[in-house]
Amino acid sequence: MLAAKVLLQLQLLFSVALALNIPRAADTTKKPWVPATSKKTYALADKGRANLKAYIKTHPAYAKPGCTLQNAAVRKEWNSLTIPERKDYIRAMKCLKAKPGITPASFGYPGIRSRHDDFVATHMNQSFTIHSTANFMVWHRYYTWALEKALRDECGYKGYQPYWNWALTALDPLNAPMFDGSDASMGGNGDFFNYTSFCINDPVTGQCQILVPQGVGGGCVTKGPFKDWVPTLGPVFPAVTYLNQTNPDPDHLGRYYNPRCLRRDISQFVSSKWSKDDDISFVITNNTNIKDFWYYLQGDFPNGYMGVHGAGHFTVGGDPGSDFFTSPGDPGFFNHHAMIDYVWWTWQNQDPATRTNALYGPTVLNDFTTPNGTLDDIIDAGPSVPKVKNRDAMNTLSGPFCYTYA
Ligand SMILES: *[C@@H]1O[C@H](CO)[C@@H](O)[C@H](O)[C@H]1NC(C)=O
Ligand SMILES: *[C@@H]1O[C@H](CO)[C@@H](O)[C@H](O)[C@H]1NC(C)=O
Ligand SMILES: *[C@@H]1O[C@H](CO)[C@@H](O)[C@H](O)[C@H]1NC(C)=O
Ligand SMILES: *[C@@H]1O[C@H](CO)[C@@H](O)[C@H](O)[C@H]1NC(C)=O
Ligand SMILES: *[C@@H]1O[C@H](CO)[C@@H](O)[C@H](O)[C@H]1NC(C)=O
Ligand SMILES: [Cu+2]
Repeated sequence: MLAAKVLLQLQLLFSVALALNIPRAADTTKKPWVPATSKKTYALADKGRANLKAYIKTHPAYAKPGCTLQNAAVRKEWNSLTIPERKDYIRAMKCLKAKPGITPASFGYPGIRSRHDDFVATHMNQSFTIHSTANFMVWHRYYTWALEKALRDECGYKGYQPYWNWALTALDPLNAPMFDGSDASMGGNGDFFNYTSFCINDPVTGQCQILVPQGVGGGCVTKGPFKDWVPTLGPVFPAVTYLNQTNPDPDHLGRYYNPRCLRRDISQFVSSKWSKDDDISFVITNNTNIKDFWYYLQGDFPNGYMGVHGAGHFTVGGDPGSDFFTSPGDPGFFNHHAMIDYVWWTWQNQDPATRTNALYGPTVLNDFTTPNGTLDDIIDAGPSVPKVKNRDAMNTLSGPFCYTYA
């Protein structure tokens, strides 16, 4: 009782001290961004890399012929790219958005206006069979790789898909180089638009599971390289229903042309609560079987646990970023999913022999009455992408791939 009272008084004193501390330098000058720690997550990745090296020594067939740890492509963290490398990635992303789409009209998505939209429509169409399903990690791995390949082959991008290490941005996402709205960022926050809060709803029951308070954004992104980015597909299932945005598609599948601004509300509330170094390393170390890993990586909304996957999406928020169907319409989507892939890769590498081909889950979103996913299930990642089986895409040094992470 007494301890609690003392603590409360200390907290009051502390907030008074903060209040007296104005005007602060931050009011007029931008504070330099300080990345939060990623020590545990990086240590696990290092350990995984060492395991992988040792495993390949005794099992050389693990990597496909011609692919070695020495010549594999290396995906880097956003902050580890040079400024020209970041700008080349941004340029290539805009190039994909400027090129016409190739999805056949018969697919039924008349709102497609670009090569980038081909990817958005593919994700929209399969939303119920690629989330909370056995293929969640492997489908998004192959899909992200296909986008990376399109950036390189069709838009002359020289690098590889950069990942967004959420740990680094967890405490101060707004000032992070990735979202600070500078020329070499993935675009800034949205302008302020007060919607009070939003609920993350269960896609099946529609019930509110996690309440996320209003941040300092919510409106259109008006700063940075993506200020003129125009999402055209959707919305279908945005967390931010305050927008009153509806797609003219009578089937409510968001398939028709609906040009609008890119909206974001970058949420420090979400990032600091669910995507810190401890949250990420916990997912990797505390879940030694695929069932638990699968479950904790994606999150368990009914129990109020967002998980790092949801956290990345809801740190960006807005429209289409927070939309279960159309989230790839936000250009930051692939940086986020490269990080999901990095976490899975790190988890696999803790024990390559047993974890590389481990699969758990049903074939339809959280519906355990549907058949379990298998290594023979087909991955369809879009119109320009060869179909492969799950088993072909489990190992980043085999099948269509030859890459690792730095
Ligand atoms: C996916 O596309 C197919 C073929 O165009 C269509 O029949 C189906 O309704 C679409 N599903 C969703 C959820 O958009
Ligand atoms: C947003 O609006 C709500 C409800 O009117 C209000 O309580 C809240 O203080 C506002 N938030 C901001 C950041 O202005
Ligand atoms: C959405 O509709 C509500 C109720 O009609 C209105 O109060 C709100 O301002 C609208 N929001 C936008 C972004 O237009
Ligand atoms: C970590 O895993 C152990 C063993 O499976 C479990 O008992 C424990 O509850 C987990 N910790 C958390 C915080 O979920
Ligand atoms: C899926 O696999 C689990 C074991 O992981 C099993 O308990 C369950 O019955 C299987 N579901 C179906 C529909 O076959
Ligand atoms: Cu997805």
